Amino acid sequence: MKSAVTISLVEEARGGPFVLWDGIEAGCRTAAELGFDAVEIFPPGPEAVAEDLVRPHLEAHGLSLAAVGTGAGKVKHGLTLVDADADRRGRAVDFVKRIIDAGAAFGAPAIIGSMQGFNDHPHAHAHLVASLRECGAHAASRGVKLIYEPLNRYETSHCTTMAAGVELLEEVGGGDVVLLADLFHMNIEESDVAAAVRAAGSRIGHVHFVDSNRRPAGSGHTDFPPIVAALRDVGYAGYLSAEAFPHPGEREAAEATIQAFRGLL
Ligand code: LER
Ligand code: MN
Repeated sequence: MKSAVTISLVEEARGGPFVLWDGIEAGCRTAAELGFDAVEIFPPGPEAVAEDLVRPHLEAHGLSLAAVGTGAGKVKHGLTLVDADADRRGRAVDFVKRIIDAGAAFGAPAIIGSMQGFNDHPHAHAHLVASLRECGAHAASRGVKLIYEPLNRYETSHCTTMAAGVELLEEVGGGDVVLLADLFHMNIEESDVAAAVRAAGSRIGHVHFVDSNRRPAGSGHTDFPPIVAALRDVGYAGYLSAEAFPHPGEREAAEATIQAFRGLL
């Protein structure tokens, strides 16, 4: 498994669970100094992860791009993949596709988290399935997976568990979409996090590595060794990406994360 740390470029998301907030250049410098393998970027839009803005910093520091978030589509523009209005839904799908394209230039998948919205009208579920199918096929055409993230009950009413996520992916079909195991959401929703990892198995394509209180791994009461053992046993070889509050500060949170990573792996 490989280590990654999140960089948020979205001012409107201040106070959110991202570790580094000071731009791509400073974020890459900190990530490399601490020994991370990669960064995960939460951009305001596809333009912010254009190759010429990102590649020089990744290369200068020997980092990979682990994944790119799409949540700014909702945070900045109020869009979701299940909007009842076809025009707005189309804009959401287009936003995601353009982030898929930007990430794919680095071999990095895009993440559907808050862009899934809520299952709050009669066609929302069908729209989510159709949107994931369309965006998943688009990702496949660019040589990357699309990552779908079950969230806790306060952030979505679609899928809140890995088991529900597996069921959704079966309905979507095709194998282009994989699951994100966010250990914060799972701490709230799963009865046994390690067992949920084992059951989801090879469907897991990304991990948000964070403690029970959404602070860096090691700052809460999550029991990490059985979870890491489960990830190992299902053959997971992707990123443990720190998506956590920058507590007590950005660098300290990144440092705590890499120490926890090294202690566990
Ligand atoms: C939101 O709570 C989250 O976990 C993010 O990864 C989704 O965009
Ligand atoms: Mn997450």
